[in-house]
Amino acid sequence: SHSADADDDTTLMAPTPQRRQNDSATFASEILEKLTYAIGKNPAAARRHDWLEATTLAVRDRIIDHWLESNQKTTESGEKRVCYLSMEFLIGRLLRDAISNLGLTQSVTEALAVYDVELDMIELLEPDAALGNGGLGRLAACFMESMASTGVPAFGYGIRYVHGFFRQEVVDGEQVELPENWLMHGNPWEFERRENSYEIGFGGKVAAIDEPGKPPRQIWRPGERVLAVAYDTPIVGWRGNHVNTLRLWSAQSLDPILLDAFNSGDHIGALREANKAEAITRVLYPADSHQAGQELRLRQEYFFSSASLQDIIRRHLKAYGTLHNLSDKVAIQLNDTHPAVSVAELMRLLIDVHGFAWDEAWTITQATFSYTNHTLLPEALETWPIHLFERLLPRQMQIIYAINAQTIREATQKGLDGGKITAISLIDENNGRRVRMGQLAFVGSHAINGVSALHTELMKETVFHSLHELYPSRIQNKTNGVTPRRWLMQANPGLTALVTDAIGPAFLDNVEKLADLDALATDAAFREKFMAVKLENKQRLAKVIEERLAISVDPGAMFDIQVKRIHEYKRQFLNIIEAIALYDQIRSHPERNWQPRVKIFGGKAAPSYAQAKEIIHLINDVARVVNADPSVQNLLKVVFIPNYNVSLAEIIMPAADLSEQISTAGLEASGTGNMKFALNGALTIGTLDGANVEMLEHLGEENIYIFGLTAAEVAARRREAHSGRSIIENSRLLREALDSIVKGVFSPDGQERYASLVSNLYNNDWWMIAADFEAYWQTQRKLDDLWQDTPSWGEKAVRNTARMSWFSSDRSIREYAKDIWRAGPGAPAS
Ligand code: CBF
Repeated sequence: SHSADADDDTTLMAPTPQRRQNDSATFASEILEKLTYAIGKNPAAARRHDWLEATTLAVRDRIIDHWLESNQKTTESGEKRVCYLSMEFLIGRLLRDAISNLGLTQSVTEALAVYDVELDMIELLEPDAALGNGGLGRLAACFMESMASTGVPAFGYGIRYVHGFFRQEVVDGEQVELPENWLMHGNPWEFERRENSYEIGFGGKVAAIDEPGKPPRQIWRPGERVLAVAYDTPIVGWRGNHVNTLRLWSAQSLDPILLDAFNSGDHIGALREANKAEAITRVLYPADSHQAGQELRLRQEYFFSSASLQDIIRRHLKAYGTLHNLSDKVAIQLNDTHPAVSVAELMRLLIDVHGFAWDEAWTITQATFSYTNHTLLPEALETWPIHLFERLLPRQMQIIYAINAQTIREATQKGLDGGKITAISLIDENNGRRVRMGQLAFVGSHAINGVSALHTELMKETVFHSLHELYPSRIQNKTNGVTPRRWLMQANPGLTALVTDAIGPAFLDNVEKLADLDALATDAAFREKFMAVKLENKQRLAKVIEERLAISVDPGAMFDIQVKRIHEYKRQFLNIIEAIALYDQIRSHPERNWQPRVKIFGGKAAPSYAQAKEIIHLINDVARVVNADPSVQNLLKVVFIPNYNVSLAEIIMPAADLSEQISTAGLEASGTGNMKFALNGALTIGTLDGANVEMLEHLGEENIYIFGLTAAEVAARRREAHSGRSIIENSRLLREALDSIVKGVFSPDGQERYASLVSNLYNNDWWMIAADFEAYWQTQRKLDDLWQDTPSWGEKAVRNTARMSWFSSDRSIREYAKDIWRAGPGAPAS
């Protein structure tokens, strides 16, 4: 029989929870009770935040009922659990997600109406939990929701950052970063679990211990220790059938204050240790697809990896009394290389703490871990200077050397030569000796996956070429997905109602049923309703733009949107150059049949990424000039919406006519914004990159607008030392657009501002902006033509929604569960 630990014990000791009534009258009285007894106010004194908190607490009670049941069931059945280790979880708001997944929208709305409070209004007060940068963090959030919805028992493990992703303001056209403070009003979703705290060591020494009759062992005596304290948030799946736990770690000092120092008058020094410890979980590094590099980052990575592994081991030992069967009961997914140090840490815990011999420890480690790679960008592949690693984690460094020796031995035995051995090695000898975290994650895992078909193939050919040769069956593909609950049902209630009306509610439980919509794409009446919903969503976005930026945009114009992190490879620069060329053309040829467009941008640049910040500046400079020019008034507007985040995305995705997915081919691992847009009926203009390739297969080539160089062509041009000069000289459109930038048409106050951005295109064109410009321009003009043909546009829009169901994260999760984790419903009993 299985026993359970503290977090599960509560469930075993509790009687089976009673099912609460979900009618609006019950809710109304429960909300009042929370307001009175948890918050200490009566309705007359309650502010909007108090109503939000009271409602959250009432909804949370229902989740807890399901949560206890889910934990009890998993513990009793001994089912395998997935532990998803991720440095980032970009969850956004949770109230609407919870209410909608529990089917409580109507009851809660009516209950609040009793007190004259609108659910829609208080929902907006909930801060976004922005514990992530972009695609990788949002994927982790979609996966948590999908694991709960598909009944895969799971823990998400990450960091409880006090300050999440920074708040972006635009001042005089430039990005300004401000601290984000999501915990300001407390966090009613989380439960502090002091009983689940672990000591995490750093630094110090490794001692060899030789006890008579026992093999010699190494023991790590850290020089510094901090405490990792667990905070749990329940993640509820569709219809509340299963609830999983997101366990985030917070760092605390073992000695909250150095009393001796305090008593001798050193009041600041007395808190130094506490501040140093707490700094570990204070701020999210705002680097996306870019090495963060500093010591604090490595501390964060080790801190949450070690805490999570200690937690997993404690739970397992309590249930089974042995770690020999760990991999039968636990699958640990490494979300990118950020938790890759876990490979060395689990080896340390098994060998040094639990007395395992190396070989068995290695077998368990490999069978337990799997690793997802999210990028091929060299600047994002994590490596750490050996001296730093050795100083902070001396025992783990020894273990990494031993893993490396073993891997190289194996490679040599299999006949791999010098160059390949260098590529496989966990130690990079060329750049001042560094530990390569990608190699460590790879060799320590039984499965390695890329996040789209193209990305996975490129992984085999490039970064992991030699490791793939050594272990040819380890790499597999798992194309990303997005949760249709948040990205269709909650974000687009109008479309959800229309689809339910048209094909029935079955798609709510089985998103593949959306395919039934395909037959309605040629039904004029349905198409009109579909486009009427789109118009309402555009009106909603237009209102946000008016309120935030005082720019009025016409909801009847084509909404052409690019929202994502600002990065050179994502090519917002190409998009804004096209806008400039269009602006020139509209003014030079007013007689032509131009179609009205609103070009909308949003996204944050890493604070230290100068070029990305210049691109934001340029977009805002262009917007100022274009929007003030009466000669293009109704035909072109350019908008940069500041502080793009999950909540804004929920308004933006349903409002797009055209989705820009225009990365340099071979560089966007997958993309997930591309999926959210298309699911909501936007057409895509995109390159053959990431998951666009599979979208093309599922949508059919007539329903997606693909242009530009392929990944192979980009690689070939880079080998030939391509530059943009001759292309620019031969393209009047492009040349004139670039000239206008350089001459300061958009930056009269700073003529030199964009000189280097533009000269890079002439001299190098690394991101193939000049190379792809003409094809991009022509494809945009085809889309102008299509826009005039309303029935054809509408037909394609409907087909996009109908054919995107494969890109549900439920499908991704089922594939992971079956091929990698061997967990979840239908998994073989272990
Ligand atoms: O796989 C999820 C996403 O991850 C990234 O954001 C990343 O951080 N490496 C990639 O850039 C995206 O292509 C990918 O969709």
